[in-house]
Amino acid sequence: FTPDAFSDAAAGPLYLQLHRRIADAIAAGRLRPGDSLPSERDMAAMTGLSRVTIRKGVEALVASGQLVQRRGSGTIVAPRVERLEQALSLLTSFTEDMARRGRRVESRWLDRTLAAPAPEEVMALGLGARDRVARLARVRISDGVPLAIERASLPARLLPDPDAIRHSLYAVLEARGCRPVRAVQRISAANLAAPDAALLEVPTGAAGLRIERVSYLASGQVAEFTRSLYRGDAYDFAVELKLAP
Ligand code: 16G
Repeated sequence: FTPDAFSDAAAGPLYLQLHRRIADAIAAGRLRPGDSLPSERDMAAMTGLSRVTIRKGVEALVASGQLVQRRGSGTIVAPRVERLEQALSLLTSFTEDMARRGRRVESRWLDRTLAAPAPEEVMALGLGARDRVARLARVRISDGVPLAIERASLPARLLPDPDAIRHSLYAVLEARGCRPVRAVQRISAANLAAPDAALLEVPTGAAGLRIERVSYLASGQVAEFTRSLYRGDAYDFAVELKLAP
């Protein structure tokens, strides 16, 4: 990032000049995926541009996906995202999938509570009038890259203490003797709205995959109703097909 003087004449609006310089630095490898940008204040001091101009230039690069803004840690060059191939025929958990690939897993928790169920939870989980629901909402992060937002609802009797879950839901269900053995999953296309896109560190409107999983215990009871949004730039879902009889 070179602190040369910006010209306000022929080269176009100042924020676009800044945009171009940062984009060029990324393209040339002077700024690499994961590198931090100086703070708005420092960039203003380095360039002589106003903070409003800096913000506009940075926002344009966030909108195009070249920069990512992280709460607490400022603006970084968007990390390179490796596409993952995920088999659709096996009932596995996120933690297991990532462990198999030798990847690190973290969660950013958005919700972990017991609540009165919403009508759609009553329907999906087959709950009675007095039943409560355990809700787990989290951003699933692997090797530092947010890959999915998952909102799971379970009958509270399967998970009376959702707050006790630190890492893997399926590991806790397994330990409690109620790991799901079968699931029905639906996948559809979605453009990610602003709050979800921000959580997944992609531009607003980026392509996502909406996945709904209803999983069942061996007894046939519903164990889990999970609504997820996966990043479209990170996943290839693969399934083996057999000849129709
Ligand atoms: C997977 C499942 C999700 C399940 C979660 C448990 C999809 C597409 N996938 O991500 O339903 O709740 O695994 O993961 O919904 P955990 O055991 O790592 O918490």
